[in-house]
Amino acid sequence: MTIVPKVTDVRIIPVAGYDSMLLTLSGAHYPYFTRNIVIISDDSGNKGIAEIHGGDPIKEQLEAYKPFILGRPISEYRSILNDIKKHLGYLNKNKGQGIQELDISNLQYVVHAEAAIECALLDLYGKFLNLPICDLIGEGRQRDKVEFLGYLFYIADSKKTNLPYLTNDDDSDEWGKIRRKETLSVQGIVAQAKAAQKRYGFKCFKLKGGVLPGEEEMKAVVALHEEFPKARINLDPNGAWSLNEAIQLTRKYGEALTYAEDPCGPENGFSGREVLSYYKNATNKPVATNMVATDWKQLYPALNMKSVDIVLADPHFWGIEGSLRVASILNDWNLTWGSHSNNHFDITLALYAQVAAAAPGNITPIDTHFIWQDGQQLCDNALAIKDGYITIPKRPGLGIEINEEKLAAAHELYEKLEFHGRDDAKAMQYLIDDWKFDPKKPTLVR
Ligand code: GKR
Ligand code: MG
Repeated sequence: MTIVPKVTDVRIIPVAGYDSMLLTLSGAHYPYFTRNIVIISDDSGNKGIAEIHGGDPIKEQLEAYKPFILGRPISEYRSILNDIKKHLGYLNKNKGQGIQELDISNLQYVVHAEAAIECALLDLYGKFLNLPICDLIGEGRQRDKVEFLGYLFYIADSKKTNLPYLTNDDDSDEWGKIRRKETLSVQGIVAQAKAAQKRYGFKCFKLKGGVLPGEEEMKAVVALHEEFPKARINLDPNGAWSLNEAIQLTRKYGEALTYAEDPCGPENGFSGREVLSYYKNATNKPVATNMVATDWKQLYPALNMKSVDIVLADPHFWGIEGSLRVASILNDWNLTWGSHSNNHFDITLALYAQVAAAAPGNITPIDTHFIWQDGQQLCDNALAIKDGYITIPKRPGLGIEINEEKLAAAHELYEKLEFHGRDDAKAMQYLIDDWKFDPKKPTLVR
């Protein structure tokens, strides 16, 4: 008789990595980003790993889960998750606003920390059964390779700060160099896309907007479309535009735009879901979101009002099985599934690939910030994006193994930081005195 391994140890290791001075509606990314890594060991000697958003509240939540996991057979992973939910509930204490206005301090309420426990246990269970995670979850494997999009950002001049941003960390190719340099022009964005395409082979692109006046950002979309006429191109101003502006810009430049991601958000007493449905009526443009449908309660009105066509159901917001339940519903209703991302290491990249490989239907290429972090891998056998795709490895579980030395170095970096959360206003204030987040004003429009 085969004996199912039992959990012997649960470790929560906060880590940090380096980032570029990427601009969004929330401000500027700091030179560091933080994440929490979970490592669950079992008595067969396997380690199950997971990565989730950083910050002390999420770390504390993960620590509180330990008694529900220790000593349990790994095959009980569903009961373990149920027990955690029953006894501790979600970290989610938000009042329903979520990230409808990309107030980045609300991100901690949208992230469900127990998704990391689900991932680490599935990694162990996959190793026990000798199966990749995508064969175990949802409706099972739907594809052997997963398409990712090239996630482009405007970048501020980090030399205008005295913060320790990386500058010459990678001169192996154009992408390595360009990803650390100021980029605020249309030509700069096209050059960024070309460099990313050369290294990773992307066939689709997303430009993070909410930085310059909408007209400028749409000109960048038009230029991207001219350079890559076959690519699906998407712009995401995180709801910064008014409904009227979003409609005008789409009517003027919309041909270049395959779909719009959160082009407008809450205004004049209307919720983001209501405003997006007006936008769709006026433009007929497909809409993607990671802001107005981040949980089941929000999904119902969003689909009911036909506010969105593409739901970027990040497994860290919905849980792994939750995200795949969303994928099944969207597929049944001829809508589209995708995943949102924040800065992350290679463990999240592997998770996105496994979940997307199991998502039924015609899914949209997956978001990833990893190209901005590439070179800082924490694992051996890390998965790589080639020709725009990640091929699911034959190895079981996530298909990667933690490298303890690299993990220790990322933890050491974290320990040196005074601040563990995310505050994009801080770096921004080096560029504009007293800069404050305003959900309706692009970052550099002050
Ligand atoms: O990395 O700052 C960022 C992004 O703007 C992120 O916070 C968003 O949540 O990528 C996300 C998005 O698609 O809205
Ligand atoms: Mg978005």
